[in-house]
Amino acid sequence: KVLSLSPSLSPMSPPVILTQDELKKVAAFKAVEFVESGMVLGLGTGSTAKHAVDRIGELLRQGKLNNIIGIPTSKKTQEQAISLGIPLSDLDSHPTIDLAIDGADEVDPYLNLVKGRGGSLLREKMVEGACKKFVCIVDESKLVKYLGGSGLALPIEVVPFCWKFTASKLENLLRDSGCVAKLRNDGKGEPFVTDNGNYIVDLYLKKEIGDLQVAGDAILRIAGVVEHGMFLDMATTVIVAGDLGITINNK
Ligand code: ABF
Repeated sequence: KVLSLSPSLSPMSPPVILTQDELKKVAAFKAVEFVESGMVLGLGTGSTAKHAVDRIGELLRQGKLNNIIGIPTSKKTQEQAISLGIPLSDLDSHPTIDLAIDGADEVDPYLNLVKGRGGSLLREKMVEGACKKFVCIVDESKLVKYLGGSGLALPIEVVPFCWKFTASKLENLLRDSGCVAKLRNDGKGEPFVTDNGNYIVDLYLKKEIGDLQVAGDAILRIAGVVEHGMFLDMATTVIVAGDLGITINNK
């Protein structure tokens, strides 16, 4: 990857080669520039958000940030934040969050997101739905023309009880998009279990879903569905790190 971040680079300077993980880090560090002392912060999950949480921990340690309260979006992020000494709380005690920083699996041109391939979509949606500002951080590989357009999964969190029944309801609801539903496994032959004790059914779509809001509402009306991974009109800013530098896209 070639990233031209610094305007001070002369045309003769060698290009800066960044890996995908380094691009994620660039986006994460940029997002942390929005963090101010005294904020209640939603702490995202995934390999991109991990860089942001690390950076927040570093700034706290250096005394450059003070009085931060973190609200983690998964048990994994909770453990990371504790190891970094970031003070934590929850939505019960802090129902309004100043700023959340989190990654995504897909970003469409309207800043709608697919999330949940990391399995933490329910807590992410609860936390990010309670934010005044939600900064989403991605490398440019996450950009799609439409949600589902990467050909990868649209995750749905479901209760384990009769998950096949719920999966068939989902396939039937989205049949016009050629939907195929698969239970996510944990890589060891068992179902993947979320932090909330639920399963994930991954939907694979052959065609674009028409009205995302209508589809999302219909998915939530299926008994057995806990939450879906479409984050519609939730991101207030999306920071994209790519070959040509960083772009900051505001709603
Ligand atoms: C979380 O992590 C999720 O919502 C999304 O599924 C995933 C993105 O992962 P990564 O940052 O590792 O690409 O933000």
